[in-house]
Amino acid sequence: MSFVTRGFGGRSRDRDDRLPPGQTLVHDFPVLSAGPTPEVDTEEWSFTIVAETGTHRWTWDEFQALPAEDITTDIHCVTHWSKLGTSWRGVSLDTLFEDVESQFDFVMAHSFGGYTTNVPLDELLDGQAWIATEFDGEPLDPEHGGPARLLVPHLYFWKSAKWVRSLVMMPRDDPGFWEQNGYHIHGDPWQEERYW
Ligand SMILES: Nc1nc2c(c(=O)[nH]1)N[C@H]1C(S)=C(S)[C@@H](COP(=O)(O)O)O[C@H]1N2
Ligand SMILES: [Mo]
Repeated sequence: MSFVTRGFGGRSRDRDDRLPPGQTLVHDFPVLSAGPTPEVDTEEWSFTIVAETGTHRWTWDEFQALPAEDITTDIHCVTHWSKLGTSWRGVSLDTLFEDVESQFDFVMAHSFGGYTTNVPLDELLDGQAWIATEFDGEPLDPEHGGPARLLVPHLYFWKSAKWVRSLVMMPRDDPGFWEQNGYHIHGDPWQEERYW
């Protein structure tokens, strides 16, 4: 293959390979919220993991002291937009789950404002999910979930709960807000698990 063909064709093929079926690229950052943006003051903020063996809680200051990571990833909304190469900073759920003991395999994310979404625990671990507090090098905009949101980029973006306040271990895969309203229980964009 010639140099020129690789230079152009290679780049766009690369991009197409990263676009799940039925998705369209956007360059802005759409805001999708089921209700009003809750006002969440970091003074009152805390993040909690609830398991059957006990509760782990971090205040904002405690959370800021945890090791954070820079994440560059593609995101895919079920309403057909995708954004490639987005940059975030956040704390890995591997770090947050280090001392959590649970026999349960599923997690319900709860947000300030009442939103919920369910995710299997094994899809939150091994470098697959974060609690993000920055986007593009700036504190996360309230419209996009600031001060902190769940980031699970390998699933449709409705699983990335904005204004997240707790993760609660569950013995069964109970449906969250959108999952009770027709969205797929799992939400893999590569399998087009949109609705059910
Ligand atoms: N708390 C909360 N989190 C939420 C939502 C919401 O309505 N409330 N919408 C979800 C949906 S459907 C999408 S596509 C993304 C949108 O995130 P954005 O507004 O930052 O683009 O957030 C997800 N997380
Ligand atoms: Mo969405």
